[in-house]
Amino acid sequence: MSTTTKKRKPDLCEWLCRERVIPLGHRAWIMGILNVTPDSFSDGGTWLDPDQAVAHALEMVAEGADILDVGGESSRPGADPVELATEIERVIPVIRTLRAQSDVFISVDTCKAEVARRAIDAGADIINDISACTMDPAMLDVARDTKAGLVLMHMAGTPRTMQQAPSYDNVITEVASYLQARMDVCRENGVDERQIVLDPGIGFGKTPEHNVQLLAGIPGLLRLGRPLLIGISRKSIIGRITGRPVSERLAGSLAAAAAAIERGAHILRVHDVKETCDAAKVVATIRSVHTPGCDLTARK
Ligand code: 8Y4
Repeated sequence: MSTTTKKRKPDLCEWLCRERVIPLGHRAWIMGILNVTPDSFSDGGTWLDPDQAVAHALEMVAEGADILDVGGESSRPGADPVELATEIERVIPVIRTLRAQSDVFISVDTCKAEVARRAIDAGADIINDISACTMDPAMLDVARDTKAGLVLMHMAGTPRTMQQAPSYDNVITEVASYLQARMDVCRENGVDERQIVLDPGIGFGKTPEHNVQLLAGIPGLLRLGRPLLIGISRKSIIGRITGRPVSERLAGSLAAAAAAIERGAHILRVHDVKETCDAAKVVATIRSVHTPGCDLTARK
């Protein structure tokens, strides 16, 4: 009878993003947040000037970002939807300029198929649709036709209504069922399963307890068979736990990132790229080590 501690099998998974295939699971990938909105309430800064937005993007690339998530519509609870033309005006010039200067993976944070199609034309690789293709079903056609990566996120309701009265019998199984159903719709519409990444949508129609359960429940969500993206950076759950305002949530966000990676999350969507990359490297190093003969429960 062996007392060898089993090495945890990394949850290896390939992600198809247009012509590139990302081998996920060796280390966590870092997605830097680039808000191109006048109300980037969590950044302290706004990047409405395209040149400033691109400068901030390149800084995040230098800090180790694998992906940049460019968004022109605020997903803030209670926020109003943004006009199509406004969203296009905000994100497309930034994506085009960024693509000319870097081969970093670019994702477009949008629920509108037209924005996604134009973003991909301008050089984006990934669609980050927090509505999981429910707000604009034509998103499925864009994903199928372009073979872009597609992040499907769980949200209860819409950004306007989602925090009204979040209620679940079992938040983990209900989020998993929803994501499975959206994956099924994708498959029925010709989207390649290898394009899909799943996201439980921390803070989107959930109480603090639900958010903690979802983070603790990452291993259960991994049973859906696709990579997981977690967005928790500076969110109100971190404020709830630490009592800190949004400007003082770095340490809490790093602890949450480390815990999510340890539980098997593949991609983290963050504001603080440099710090999260360091945290991810430390967790990956510890995760990679065998500890044979160190099963203390089996000692004589
Ligand atoms: C402080 C900081 C307070 C941030 C609130 C927030 C996710 C996402 C957002 C996510 C994916 C946000 C666009 C909300 N969150 N996309 N987008 N996953 N895939 N709020 O968790 O960052 S915006």
